[in-house]
Amino acid sequence: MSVCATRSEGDIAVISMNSPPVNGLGLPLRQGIAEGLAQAAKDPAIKAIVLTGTAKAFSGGADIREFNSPLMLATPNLHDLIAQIEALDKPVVAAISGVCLGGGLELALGCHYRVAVPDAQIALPEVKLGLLPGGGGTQRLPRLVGVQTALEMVVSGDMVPAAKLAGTKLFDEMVTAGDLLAGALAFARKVAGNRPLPRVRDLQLSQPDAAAFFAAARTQVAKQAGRLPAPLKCLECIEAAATKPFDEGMEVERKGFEFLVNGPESRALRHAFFGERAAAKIPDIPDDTPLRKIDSAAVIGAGTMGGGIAMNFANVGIPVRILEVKQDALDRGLAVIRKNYENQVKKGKLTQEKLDQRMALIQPTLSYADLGTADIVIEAVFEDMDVKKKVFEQLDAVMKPGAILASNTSTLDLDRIATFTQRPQDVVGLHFFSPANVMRLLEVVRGKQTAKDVMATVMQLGRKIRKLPVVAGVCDGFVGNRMINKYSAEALVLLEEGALPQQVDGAIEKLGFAMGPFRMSDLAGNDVGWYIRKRHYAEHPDMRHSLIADRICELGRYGQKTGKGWYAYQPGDRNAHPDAEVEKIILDVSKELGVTRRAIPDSEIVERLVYALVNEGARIVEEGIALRASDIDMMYLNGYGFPLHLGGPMLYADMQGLDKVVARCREFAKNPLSAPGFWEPAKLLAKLAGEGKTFN
Ligand code: T1G
Repeated sequence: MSVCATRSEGDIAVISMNSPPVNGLGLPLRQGIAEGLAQAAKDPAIKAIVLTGTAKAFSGGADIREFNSPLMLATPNLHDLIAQIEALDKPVVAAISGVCLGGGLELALGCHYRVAVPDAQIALPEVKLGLLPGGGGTQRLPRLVGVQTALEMVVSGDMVPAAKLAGTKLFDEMVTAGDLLAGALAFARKVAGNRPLPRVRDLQLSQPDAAAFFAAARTQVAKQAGRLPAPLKCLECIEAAATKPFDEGMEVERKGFEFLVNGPESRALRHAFFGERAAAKIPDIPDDTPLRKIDSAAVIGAGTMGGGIAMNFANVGIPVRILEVKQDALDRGLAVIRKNYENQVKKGKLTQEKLDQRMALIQPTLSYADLGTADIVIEAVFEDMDVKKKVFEQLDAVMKPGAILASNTSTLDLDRIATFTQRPQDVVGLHFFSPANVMRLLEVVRGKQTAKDVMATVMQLGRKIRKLPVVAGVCDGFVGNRMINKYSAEALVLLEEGALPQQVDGAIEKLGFAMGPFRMSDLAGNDVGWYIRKRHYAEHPDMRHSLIADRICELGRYGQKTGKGWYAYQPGDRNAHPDAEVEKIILDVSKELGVTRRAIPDSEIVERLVYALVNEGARIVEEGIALRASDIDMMYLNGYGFPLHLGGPMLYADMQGLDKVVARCREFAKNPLSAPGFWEPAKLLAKLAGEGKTFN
């Protein structure tokens, strides 16, 4: 089927784009449009041209898959199409419905006229891919909607309903009722004789007091942009539109685009874009697997996790029962949930009415009998197998047939948990990340017997409650925590060798991590890690103990919640203050281990922490615990504060070069303090490095 068809409706040519899934402007579609325009141009019977897409998409923009390949600029490229339209002596009317994004909007801006339906979604979202609109959008959009609106749209990349822009020159007419094509044809007949044909590039644009306006805007944008260069480059282009002739502004845009599209940040953001979509695909579960109905939910445990999980359901209108064993725990849990919503109301992010609606959807109970009708239940009780056993035996007794029984466990064996029920096929892991109502990552743990429709259902449910669901297999720590355990273990070795917590945290935070391992541990609670270490010591008697970490915990230094951990904290102040008592413990342990402490460069700290993640991640992919390397990156970007501009640990390793990563692992393996095999390069890593390949 052709991706672009041209036909005549009387004396109007209609060029219809139809290149699933979103009319991405890949080369075949561009060729079809160019041919359609040429055909209409030379046909004397044709007086005007309508360019249209589908109800879902006028066009989702350039085909991102073509980037950094010859196809991206192969002629006719987007600039060629716009130049062809602007050179025509017949009006071209863009008829816009569905999404009209990026290069798709730029194509429409190159047309002489634009008509749209009110609920069409308009955006230049390139900044979200680490880019800027490279098809003239930064120069044409301000000429139609004004500098302020264009700046907001281009720097945020957010969608705006066409109705909101109806009053601007962007749309010559809104087709409010019924058939967009009929409206566009009528409009085309109306303007067919207009001359000279209006070209957006010819519109004059000025911004009063431009210097001061853009100086203020630049400060604002720089603050939000962090490590990402695209927002400021976008601003630079809008400023050029307001202060320079059109063609000079186009040159600023071209240079900015070229800089960004070849930069590491854009590669990372495009990796995140495709990685998020790839994560939704489970090779052995067809996309059209029938889903179980999820109209109501239940949560066991109203603690921090349980309360946050319950909020996710209420936030999307799903009634959710929340169970505790004691009334005061239940009351406390509900009070925390209400407080969270009240804080959002105070910040203007939620209305009082919505707060009341959501609280009404969260129904507290002390009785398991009240849960039986729920379509899914998620337990978020203490991370202890005996406790889980009791809970799942009770759930097995009360939940209706077909209900999904999920555990929020972060490390325990889900297959063992499934044996506490008569329905292992209905058991799945839904590992939320604290705070559960905020963190986007949802680690979906697939048990040996988890049914395919249960997996398909919870993956869809994850997206519905605005999470990013990523599949993990069953092993100790699944994917994310199994890797973070290696990262934390290496951080502790660095202390024994010569570093202090503030140096380790500082080094990795300079790379862009939200928090280094020690500040993170103080926040999460050092006793959590201690509990897991003690389980590991019991399971692996010959395992080397982390003496420093154990001593910190033996002193009750659990972190922020006890006012002391790896750092000291003042009441009401969450800032981490280095503590001489911790430094003494570290120096004492180094002495006991007979280690001559040495100064460790920040660059080595970063390599050892990140490559510890990468090496374990490679093992996880090798074992099939993760379906693909990009899934690991999506987990780390959305659940562990890995810097977005680096795209995740596996992409970071790709960008360093896997051969370099292997060489450094082999170097670190010589460290007598490292656990045996810790730095042995994973087979997959060594194989890819040897073949000159990458994870992604
Ligand atoms: N290029 C290639 N593939 C795309 C695509 C695109 N622009 N947009 C979507 N897809 C694929 C996506 O990977 C998925 O594939 C399928 O379509 C459905 O997407 C020169 C340089 C359009 C709002 O940034 O925001 O123009 O996984 O699952 O939820 O200035 O996709 O099924 O194989 O997201 O209905 C600018 C990005 C490009 C838009 C639809 N455009 N896309 O959402 O479906 S740069 C964008 C979206 C540019 C110019 C510059 C969304 C959507 P698969 P989906 P959806």
